[in-house]
Amino acid sequence: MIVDEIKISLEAGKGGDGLATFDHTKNSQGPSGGKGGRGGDIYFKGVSDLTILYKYRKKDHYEAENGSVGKSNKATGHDGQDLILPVPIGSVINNLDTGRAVEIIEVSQKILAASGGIGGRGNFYFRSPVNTTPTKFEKGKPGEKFAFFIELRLIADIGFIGLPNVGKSSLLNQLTKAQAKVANYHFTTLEPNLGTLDGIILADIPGLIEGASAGRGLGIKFLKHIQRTRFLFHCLSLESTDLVRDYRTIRRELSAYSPDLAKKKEVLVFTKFDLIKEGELKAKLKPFAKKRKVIISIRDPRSLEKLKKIILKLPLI
Ligand SMILES: Nc1nc2c(ncn2[C@@H]2O[C@H](COP(=O)(O)OP(=O)(O)OP(=O)(O)O)[C@@H](O)[C@H]2O)c(=O)[nH]1
Ligand SMILES: [Mg+2]
Repeated sequence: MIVDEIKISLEAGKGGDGLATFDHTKNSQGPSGGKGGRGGDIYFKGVSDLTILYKYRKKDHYEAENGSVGKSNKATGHDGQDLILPVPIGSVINNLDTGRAVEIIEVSQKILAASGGIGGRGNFYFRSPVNTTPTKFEKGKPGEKFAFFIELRLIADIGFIGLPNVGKSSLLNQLTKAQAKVANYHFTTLEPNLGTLDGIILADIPGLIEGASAGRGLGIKFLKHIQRTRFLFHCLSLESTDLVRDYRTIRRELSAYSPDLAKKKEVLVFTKFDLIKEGELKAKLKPFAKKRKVIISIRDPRSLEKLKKIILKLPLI
């Protein structure tokens, strides 16, 4: 299930209190309480898993770890651990308290959501010629607290669709930093994956099959999300012995699901050309003479460069 809006509240870690203590050893006498550790920060981090917001549906408050209290011997307490919250790329993060909004556009992009509080000073820091035995120490500062509204702006600019096993995930991995699972069987991909190419969001959609529009296979829930992409890159494996049938199967499902979906601009991506003999290509492509298309193999970097160029030239705005 894809959740595309959430509201959560965050509280960064509180700084640890300073310590008030005295050394009574032969070598060291006097105040020796150290500073408290820093409270943990909270970050949002971009990931390629489009469904990750689902994780937040049950819990809507998150806290980072507090810093620990200062130690004797002037030692500083441990810093609280940072908390990193994954969100899908394409998420717009709205801070409801400050009114600021930031978009996460890259996998691994990290933004600071709430800063941890600094630790308080221990009594060692309050010693002076007039007070050699201070008992004073500071409390740690509280961490920042904010409420956030996070929404997925649009699922993707481009959706890679097609029958199972045609190489959609492989393609996403080649074009972007995504690390979608790839394997030589049907329905390797169970949930859409996202990646970005120069800020353009690409989505690898699980394989569609005949009957998808009526709920067969992983079907219908992904057709809904394809509806939110601007271009369809329809992937067809050149290994197939009946490309026209493959093509029509997917087109039928798109039309059956929604006429709008069927009207979307489409680019045909013929995959795995390394697996066929050179002479076969012409005959295989003949029925698609009038269609906008590109022929690729993940084993041929030049073909991938060509595909990248096509993507970067699409009128996406
Ligand atoms: N020889 C060759 N194999 C490829 C190419 N592209 C993908 N493959 C292989 O085809 C198989 C399927 O690739 P995936 O990327 O998992 O296919 P998919 O379309 O995402 O499959 P589903 O997630 O099941 O719909 C894997 O074994 C890939 O290594 C290619 O250009 N050439
Ligand atoms: Mg896949």
